[in-house]
This record gives sequence, structure tokens and C-alpha cells, in this order.
Amino acid sequence: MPLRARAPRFALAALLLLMGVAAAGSSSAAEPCSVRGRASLSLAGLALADVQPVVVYLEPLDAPAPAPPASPRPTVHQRDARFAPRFLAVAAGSTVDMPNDDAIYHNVFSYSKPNDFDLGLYPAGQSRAVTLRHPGAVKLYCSIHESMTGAIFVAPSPWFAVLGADGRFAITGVPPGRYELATWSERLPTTRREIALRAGEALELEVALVESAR
Ligand SMILES: [Cu+2]
Repeated sequence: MPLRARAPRFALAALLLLMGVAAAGSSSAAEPCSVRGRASLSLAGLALADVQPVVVYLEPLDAPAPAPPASPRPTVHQRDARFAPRFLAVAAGSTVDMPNDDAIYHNVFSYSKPNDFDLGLYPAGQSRAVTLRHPGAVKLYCSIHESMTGAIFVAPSPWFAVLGADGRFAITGVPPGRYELATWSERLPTTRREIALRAGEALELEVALVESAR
């Protein structure tokens, strides 16, 4: 058989092989996992409500975390001389809109390195935005109104949940793989544990917000 006639057949075989690989890859992506559970606090004199807000989040160990979706953009309003909401959790790389809904000037700034920023003063109806690239807590202030305080927790991946008042959380749409499951509260040290998720797995967990002494 002349070489020229064989080439298209090779190309077809290669294409079919590639399609097979792509199908195998997408089958695991089509079977996302979930992590649900309840967090508990056993610390004398402290109730769960005292340490809220608490964020439970996953940090992937096998591959870098994907960028968060570009829309809808998370938003912190300045309304009635308060940040609304006063607490928000976002994924690293998120751009947060900060519209001024009041009739007076406000400013938003943060000293929380390495996400520190200053949006300057801006009037009613205007909105400015900040992109938070680094995981960690970001405290918000207004240079005019001392009583205006707020906070944003930047999770290292889009897979996070803010704990409900009942201590429950649900993180869905997670690809299979190995993760570090971590908890954050401004009032508690971070806890970490490794978990592994098989394709389509719905994992149920009890999470202790304070690691037992070893
Ligand atoms: Cu203000």
C-alpha cells in the first residue's frame, strides 16, 4: 500500500484515540462529588454561634484549583453606612463589586496583606471593584465611618461553604481527587485533614472545629 493512502487512516486512528481519551476525561468530570456534614465545637465556654462565621473549604492536592466563574460577581454593598453583607466568602481570583448604595461618600480599604487595597472615596451610585487573588481573611473598613467594618474570607478554591447556624455545610460539584479539607474561623486556629473523593462520591463527614490534643 502506498504511504500516501495509509496516512489518512493513521490520522483517523489518532483522532479516535484522542476522542476516547477526551471521553474518559469528561466521564469523571461528569460525575462530580460532594462533601456534606456537620461541624461541632467542643470548647468550654464557647458555642458554635460565638465562632461564626465559619468556612469549610477544600484545597486540591493533585491539581491546581480552577479559576472561579467570572459571573455572577460577588458583591459587597455600602448601605446605611454598613457593609452588606458584613461577611462574605469568595474563591481566590474573584473580583468583588462594591457599589455605594448610600447618598453619602464611602471608601473601602483593607490592610490585610497580601490582599490589601484602597478603592478611594466614591459617591452615591458608583461602584468600584477589587480582585482578591490570595487565600486568607480580608478585613474591610471605610476611611470616613469608623463603625463600618466587614470581612471577606478568600478560599483557595471554588469549593467552599459557609457553615449554617445548625453547623451543617454542603460543598457540591467537586471533581474526584485528593483534597485537604480545612476550616476557618477568625476566632479559632485552622484545622486540616486529608480526604479522597472517588468519581460520583457523596462524602458525609463530622468535622471537629478544634483538633483534639495529641
Ligand atoms: Cu463610609
